[in-house]
Amino acid sequence: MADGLSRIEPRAVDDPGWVAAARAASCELPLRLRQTVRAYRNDPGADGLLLVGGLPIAADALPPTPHVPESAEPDATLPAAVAMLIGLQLGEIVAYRDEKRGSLVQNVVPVRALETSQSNGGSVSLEFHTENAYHPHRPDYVGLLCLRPAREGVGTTVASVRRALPLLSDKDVAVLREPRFETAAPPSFRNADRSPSHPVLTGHPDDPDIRVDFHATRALDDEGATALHHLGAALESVHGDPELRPGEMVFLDNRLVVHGRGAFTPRYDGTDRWLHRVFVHLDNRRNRERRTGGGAVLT
Ligand SMILES: O=C(O)CCC(=O)C(=O)O
Ligand SMILES: [Fe+2]
Repeated sequence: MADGLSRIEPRAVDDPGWVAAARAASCELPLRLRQTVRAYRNDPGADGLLLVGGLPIAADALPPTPHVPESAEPDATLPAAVAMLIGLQLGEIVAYRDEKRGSLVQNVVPVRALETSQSNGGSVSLEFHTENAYHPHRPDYVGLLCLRPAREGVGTTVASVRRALPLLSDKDVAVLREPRFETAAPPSFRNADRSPSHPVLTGHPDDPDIRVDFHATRALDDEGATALHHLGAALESVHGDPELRPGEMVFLDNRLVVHGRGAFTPRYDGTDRWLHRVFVHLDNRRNRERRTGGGAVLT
């Protein structure tokens, strides 16, 4: 299926006609995969993750890992088609105009100029964050497909608020539920500001959503700072690191799961770690005010 899709003209991931073909094709994914994706959408589980393995990425035919800034995959390659097919079965694939020029399939690769940055192009340890925590329309899910693993076996780290919540005091939870925090835009965004003040935890007290970036979110007062510190420790103590092998794709529920990455040492010689990333929204109407022309790219 992915091979057939990758041959559909104009073989361009960001072309609306090609995306429509990918959306239609995603309805013909194997039944067991569609059932699993559907069940995950209904309830993402305590860890908030869906791991799909054994995906065709033609590992032997992969070009060298790119290492340029703003790296994305514009061509309908086999791995790009795979990421789109599964992402489009989960929901709508979207991107952000100010990040990687709004490309739908993005490369998570180390970039020399970004080495020490808190961004997907960095190789220092990346702190736990909700993806695009500052943005009013954060992705509902983030999908990461592994094309080439890091030599050191370093990986994405994840921690779910469903696991961390029981470790927090009532006092901390109460503070985290108040709009006593603000979040700056990540460095991968070119023109963005900080958010209006917001709570870190929202929704049902027993099963809240989380919105935080431990690099970019700051508390507006001391109590908030203490609660944020305790939340960070709780998340740290429940974290996991799904070490992705080539052909494995993880989806994380961005309402429940924060993610980060361990430090690694890139060589910039074409053999470095390489993931494809897609962002998924569940509702194409809710974010319409931010999608110019009704396309897939949000301002
Ligand atoms: O490098 C990773 O595993 C994750 C980087 C990241 O936070 C992202 O791509 O959103
Ligand atoms: Fe991220």
